[in-house]
Amino acid sequence: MHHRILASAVALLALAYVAPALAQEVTLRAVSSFAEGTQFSKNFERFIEKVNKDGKGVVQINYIGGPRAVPPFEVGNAVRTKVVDMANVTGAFYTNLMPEADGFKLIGKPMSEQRKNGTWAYINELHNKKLNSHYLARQFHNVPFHIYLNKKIDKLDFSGLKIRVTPVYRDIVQALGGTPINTAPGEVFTALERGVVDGYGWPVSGIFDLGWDKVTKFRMDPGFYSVEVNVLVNQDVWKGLNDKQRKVLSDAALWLEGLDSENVAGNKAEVDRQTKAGIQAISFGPAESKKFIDQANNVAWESVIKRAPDTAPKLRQLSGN
Ligand code: 173
Repeated sequence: MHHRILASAVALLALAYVAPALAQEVTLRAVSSFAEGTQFSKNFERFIEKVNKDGKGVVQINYIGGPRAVPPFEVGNAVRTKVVDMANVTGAFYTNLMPEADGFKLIGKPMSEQRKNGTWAYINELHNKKLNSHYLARQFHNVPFHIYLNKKIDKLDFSGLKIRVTPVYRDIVQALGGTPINTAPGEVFTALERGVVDGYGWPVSGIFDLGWDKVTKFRMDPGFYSVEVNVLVNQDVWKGLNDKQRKVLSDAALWLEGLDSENVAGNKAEVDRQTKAGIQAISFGPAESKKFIDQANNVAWESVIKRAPDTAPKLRQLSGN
């Protein structure tokens, strides 16, 4: 009897000691706007693993998954409205809520620099205001986009070509006379297979993930712009975390941004793999390449400044180009 009382007292004491610590562990629900395990989800998934290891008893992430959970173009709104707590998503997928997000692709400085020169702070402010979210991290600044084609062209002219786009490529495709067709990544394979499109925009990496190499003949060089895939946290959720929880996430975010150093070798490996898969490079020499890059930058800035005249000029100034 005495033993039992003692045992209960010990158990109660133990509970009183442990309960506050337990109560402090928070679990965040996260989604990715890209398919699970593919190029632009992979590092986010590594980030989740790290948080779940470093954040034991403090903060954990429950990964719901990719576009089957939330359609890509709705992910930004899902973070804004707290349908999810955290997301891995490109600004190109939420330009409806934040038109200037289309300008992030024009900012290609390393994140270490963007965090020092005020770029991160300004883009965070935009996310606070327009997406009710905290801008935790940006990935892939050193990965360019390309236009992939199934019809050979012999000059910088997309006349008569239908090209799958997102806001990233829309303006340059139009400027070169092509017809842009907006689709989520999940629809690209079928569109190519059925000949609904003659080509598509996509980064230099990732075309093997969903089998697009089997329905792709050419890659147009050079690459242009700078991929941006952001980790966002709903702002109410962010504010509700304590310092320790925010530190686990912020430290892991810097680690995640550091993974960009792997992309230099990764980009090259993808080009080699494309060549081996029989995808031919199309290019028009240095002068035309420069003309293309300049035109791509000009039409994009013009477009984003027109859509977001109050904020895009500041982004342009911060971009240095
Ligand atoms: O092509 C796309 O779907 C797109 O806009 C994008 C953006 C960042 C990474 C990968 C694709």
